Amino acid sequence: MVRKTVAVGMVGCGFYAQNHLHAWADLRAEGAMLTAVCDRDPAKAEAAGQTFGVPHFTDMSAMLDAVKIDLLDIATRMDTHRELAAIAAERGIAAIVQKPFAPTWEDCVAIVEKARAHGAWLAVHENFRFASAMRAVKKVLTQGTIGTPNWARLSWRTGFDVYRGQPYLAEEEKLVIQDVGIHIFDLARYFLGEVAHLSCETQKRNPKIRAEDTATVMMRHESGAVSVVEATYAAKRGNDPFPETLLEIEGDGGSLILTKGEKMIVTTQGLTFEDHVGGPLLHWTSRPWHVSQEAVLHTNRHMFERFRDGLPADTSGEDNLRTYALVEAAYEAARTHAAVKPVRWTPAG
Ligand code: NAD
Ligand code: 89V
Repeated sequence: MVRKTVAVGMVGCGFYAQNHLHAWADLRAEGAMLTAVCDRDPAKAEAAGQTFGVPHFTDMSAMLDAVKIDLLDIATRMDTHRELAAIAAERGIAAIVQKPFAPTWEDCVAIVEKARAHGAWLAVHENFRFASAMRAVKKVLTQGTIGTPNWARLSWRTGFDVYRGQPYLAEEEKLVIQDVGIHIFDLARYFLGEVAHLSCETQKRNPKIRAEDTATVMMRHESGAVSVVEATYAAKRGNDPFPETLLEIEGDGGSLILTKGEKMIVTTQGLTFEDHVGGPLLHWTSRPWHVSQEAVLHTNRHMFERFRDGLPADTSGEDNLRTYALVEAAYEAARTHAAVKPVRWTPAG
């Protein structure tokens, strides 16, 4: 069936969903029609409905009974994802689920298998790889400009007060690996391929929070490449790069460095080129979150186009199980202080 437009329903109108809502509004001209919103908090539902000019609800099932929706964008917190994704699958409605996919591996697998059982399209909103700078890096790697990548450092280090916009992070049982490490693991797979095994050390350097706020991970990729993934919310740095991921990638033909301010420095055949590869500020984005916000626009566009064209998303539910398996492996490695092979999900039957 050739679709021209897609009716989008937004579930969860909290802190980060504001970026999703603005992105869908920007994509209307391309055929992504934000059609209804819902949040169990009536005030948030009403605010979003009025701001974006669509009907608002406090219950997803009530919204689906009242309005024809083709694609649900679920931006609630992970503890609600399994229940909401199951409702969507049982109704045969396509769904995008925000990261982290769910609290446990078992929940993630259950969401994927439910969607498969109902033939429902499913993807995870994993937006770091869709940021302009990361797509520019991928292009350089795909062109072979630095040869075959064989070593990398992917660094996400900040002292920015993430707890102001996301106070729940201070109480989470698992923190930096499950909340931001998951993004950096997805980037490491995107740039260097699947992971054979990893080791990990975690720390809690901020006494005011419940779980680990610092993780240092070393990974061996199936390609033979080695990468170091670092993530912390407890850095005390000037010139803080929040929310940017800084990269150093070396290949057998050169190197690529992505510094603060999204400056890419590529060295190949003895020559070095510098280029700013970040995206523009948009009418609804603001520093320092603009890097993350702009990535939402590109992620939503990717989801809309792939669903419209009957194709899986790059970060489909099944693909994200590969990223989530690295989260599980990292916690296991931190617990055992030994290298761990990530589990692999294979479809039943
Ligand atoms: P939040 O608590 O501010 O918003 C969640 C909203 O969902 C709340 O308004 C709540 O009332 C609503 N809600 C909860 N259960 C519901 C239900 N059953 N039906 C309808 N509404 C329901 O949380 P947040 O900070 O916006 O985070 C939401 C998700 O986005 C989290 O999974 C978080 O990890 C993720 N996130 C991703 C990024 C990124 O992609 N870079 C950045 C920040 C947060
Ligand atoms: O981007 C995110 O997923 C957020 C952040 C890392 C900023 O805290 O949760």
